[in-house]
Amino acid sequence: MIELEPPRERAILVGAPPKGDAQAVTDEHLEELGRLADTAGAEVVGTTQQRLDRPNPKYYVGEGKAEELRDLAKEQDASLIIFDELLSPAQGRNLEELTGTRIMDRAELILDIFATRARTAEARMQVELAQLQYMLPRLTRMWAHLSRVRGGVGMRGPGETQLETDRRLVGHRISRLREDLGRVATQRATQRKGRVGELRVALVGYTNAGKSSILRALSRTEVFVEDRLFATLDAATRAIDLGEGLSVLLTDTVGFIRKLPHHLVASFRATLEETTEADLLLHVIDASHPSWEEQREVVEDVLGELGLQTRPTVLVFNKMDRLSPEEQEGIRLRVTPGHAPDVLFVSTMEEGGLDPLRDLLRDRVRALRPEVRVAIPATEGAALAEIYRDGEVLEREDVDSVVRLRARIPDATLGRLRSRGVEISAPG
Ligand SMILES: Nc1nc2c(ncn2[C@@H]2O[C@H](COP(=O)(O)OP(=O)(O)OP(=O)(O)O)[C@@H](O)[C@H]2O)c(=O)[nH]1
Ligand SMILES: [Mg+2]
Repeated sequence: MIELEPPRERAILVGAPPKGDAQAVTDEHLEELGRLADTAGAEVVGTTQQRLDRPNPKYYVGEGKAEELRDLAKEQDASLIIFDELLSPAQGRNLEELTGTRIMDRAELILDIFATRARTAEARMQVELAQLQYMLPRLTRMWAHLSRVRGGVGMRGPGETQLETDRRLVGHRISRLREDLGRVATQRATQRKGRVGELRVALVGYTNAGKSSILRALSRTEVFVEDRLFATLDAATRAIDLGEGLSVLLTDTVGFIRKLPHHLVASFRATLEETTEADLLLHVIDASHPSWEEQREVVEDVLGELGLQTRPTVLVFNKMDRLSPEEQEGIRLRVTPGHAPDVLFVSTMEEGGLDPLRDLLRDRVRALRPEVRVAIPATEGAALAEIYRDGEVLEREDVDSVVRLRARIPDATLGRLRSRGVEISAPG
């Protein structure tokens, strides 16, 4: 039997960048919008740009450009026009009226992708919340769109009352989702144990930088990786064995992107909680991407929104295999000064390409749980138990009812042991 693919929406992309932006940059932004449209299941049938320093309040672009868009949509039989810029509710409504075509902006497109790809119940709730918040000020337009779809010529839009009812319903649903999400987050916080002194590390970065590939390579487990934007929507945590009895908990998170809708960042705060509780962030950067510098700034901005700007962070330049030796040298020279030792150059595609990252993680774990020698009277059962629970015993010798240990013990535990009068000395 022949499986018929559902017809793809035919979309026109519109960019309205500031006059000062370089052409290469604005082209790259539209290309990224095209990848987003593709992920959402639309086919790009036309692209257009207008440079603007100040958006036009009515149509965002100028009136002439808006009319041009209407004609282009007709000519290309497009069912969708997607703006790279965030449109106000009024601009979206005016553009739909003028062009007779459904208008979306980047934020709505991203929300749409998240809605179709979210898998866990929590991710679905978070996306729904963000979508409703986006929709609320735009209900009139959405209604106008619906009544047009229903097709009655001259059919009146919904009366004020209907609109008011809908606003109220959406408002109720939003509060309900907020409550439910709060509950899920609390549950997760209590489930999340993690041992004292275990280093918690989170991968953050621009979408498609290679975060999941790094988690997959380090954990040697199956992790979903795809050459698509937003391959990962749910946080996943794995224990990583670094050898020599050292390990970390590594969390993979949803990627960030330029102009990530504000609501979405807010609703994903709970999922990103694993990140907000991490001791160390690995900011993964696609070194082979022409706009990696801009992507890095975008990620730093989102981290700022999440209140993470001062969290210890290591810059991990990934995909180094895609650069020529000269380009590799160039990037090292440019980035290392000022960032050493918190910058690494890696590849998930090359044998040993992640060794620098493993080494760094091992060093950080060691620093968190320094190796010490301890002598405890065998009668101090509680102190011994504490060491076995929080630390890692490397050697043990029982002589004359004194237990001598060589162990790696977290600082916090060491403090408690000292105050109980346990004798602690440096190894050697
Ligand atoms: N050449 C090369 N490709 C890589 C490397 N690491 C990852 N990739 C590719 O980059 C693409 C994206 O990788 P992912 O690991 O899914 O990226 P991600 O950061 O998790 O992306 P999102 O989940 O969408 O945020 C995939 O096609 C990977 O195979 C690398 O070191 N070198
Ligand atoms: Mg991923």
